[in-house]
Amino acid sequence: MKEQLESIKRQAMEALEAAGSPAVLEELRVKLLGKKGELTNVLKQMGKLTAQERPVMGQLANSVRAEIEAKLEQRKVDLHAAALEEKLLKETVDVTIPGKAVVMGKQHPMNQVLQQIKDVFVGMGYQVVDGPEVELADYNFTRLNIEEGHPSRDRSDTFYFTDDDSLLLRTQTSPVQIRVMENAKPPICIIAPGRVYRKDEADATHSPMFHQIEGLVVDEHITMGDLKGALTTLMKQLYGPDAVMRFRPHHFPFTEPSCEMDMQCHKCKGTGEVDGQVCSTCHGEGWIELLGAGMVHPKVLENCGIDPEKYSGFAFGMGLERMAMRSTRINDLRLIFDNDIRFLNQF
Ligand code: 2NL
Repeated sequence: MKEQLESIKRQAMEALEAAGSPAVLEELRVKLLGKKGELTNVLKQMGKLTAQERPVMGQLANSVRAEIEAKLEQRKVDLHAAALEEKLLKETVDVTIPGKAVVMGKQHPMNQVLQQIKDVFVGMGYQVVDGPEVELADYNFTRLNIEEGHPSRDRSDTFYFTDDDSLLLRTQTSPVQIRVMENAKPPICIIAPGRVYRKDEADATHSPMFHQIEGLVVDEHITMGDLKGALTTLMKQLYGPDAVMRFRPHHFPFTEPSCEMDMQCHKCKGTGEVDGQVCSTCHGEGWIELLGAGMVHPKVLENCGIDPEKYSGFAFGMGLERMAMRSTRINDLRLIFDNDIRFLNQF
């Protein structure tokens, strides 16, 4: 029995020394010291010993158990320390490695000008409204005094959904304002930015989808002077206090009288020439066309349930792409829609 105990001890020490993980240690503990373990098996045979041998073997067995327990504990501490050492080594942080640069996004030039224009109008007390892109021809044309047979209603210019030409993709954002006039009482003071659609082949200056901002003010005693004041304020805020504007007579079915607004070319100061050459900014015109506007036609007010004897209003419309191209000096509309990040990051 003495040899048995010593052999258990020797093998236990070797096995514990070789154990490489806490799981193996636990396995060994059960195998050596557990209820069905090797040491317990030997102790079960104590009954066969003589009365003199029994205490001696008992003492030996206890010391073997104590030594195995001590070795187990020591290996546990060793393994834990080794694991910690390895973890620390693996998780070393090199604080001298340069960080990854954070790439900051920016607004698309179209959104930059939209935001600028909105800021000016919101500053003057206008509300920003929107509405459906799929519209009734009634809102898009008829109520705007654009009669049946008018060229802009042609199937070759407008995207229709139905054979009776009653449902379409809006060609301007005016229908948004028609809906407001129909549902609200003056004073009305709104801008309506959004996507509009026309059957155009895409080229440097045309796209079947583009963006517009229209504006509408309706109240008692609104005059052409209010129109000029509001639009001059907008342009001076966008292009600086020295910007020079002019208004020319024009025609739209939905306004009377109608006008177009130009800004004097900042490059040639209206002369059309730079160093004896035709000015490249205004192509020799001396003026840059900005937008169309006018006093809301009495028939349009009436079509929306507003009494033209009591109320008057002004309205205007401008193309956002044109505004963005002017302020970024982009010369091809398609560059605005391509969305090449390398291109857009310049603005
Ligand atoms: C342009 C300029 C314009 C309007 C749009 C408008 C809207 C209502 C009533 C009356 Cl609800 N007018 N909008 C007025 C004048 C010009 O757009 O160049 N359009 C092709």
